[in-house]
Amino acid sequence: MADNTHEGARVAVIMGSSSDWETMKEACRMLDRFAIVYTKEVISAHRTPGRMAEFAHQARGQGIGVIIAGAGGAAHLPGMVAAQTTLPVIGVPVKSHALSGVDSLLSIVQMPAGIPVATTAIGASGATNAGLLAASILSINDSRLAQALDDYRAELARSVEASNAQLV
Ligand code: RP5
Repeated sequence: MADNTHEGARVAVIMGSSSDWETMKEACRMLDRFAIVYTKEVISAHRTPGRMAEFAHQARGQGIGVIIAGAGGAAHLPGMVAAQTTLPVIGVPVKSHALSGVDSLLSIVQMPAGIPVATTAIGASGATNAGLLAASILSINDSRLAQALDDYRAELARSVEASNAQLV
């Protein structure tokens, strides 16, 4: 899973366990679609806290602009990374076995004032939207990305219009 060496990476996708990859690959799929270079790595707030701190402190200096952090259960990774960097952090609640991801969602979303984490929906939709939100943030200073996001929205609208033909 460690793939943290990409030259020119603008987004870092991290997750608490390799078991989160099935969900988090949807964020990577979106980043690939928009040709955004990214790194991906398993970093656990609980099992590898030292690596988490090192990553958070180094990310901005390494050229990363947005961090996407997915975790499940007692999902401390997004918040603890956000506590150690001023880069935007997008938290993705991974669906857990015991509580269907409600635990993950509440762990990520209920941040104390002062340390923001942008929290998405639980699961694959949230991971997809995390990739899109990262693209939106980067599009502030990137006209190619802004155009690509416009094109994506137009494509979504066309797919909804096309779905009308199925209402027979
Ligand atoms: C969290 O614990 C991870 O983000 C994962 O969602 C959950 C379970 O991890 P594993 O026991 O599958 O490694 O830290």
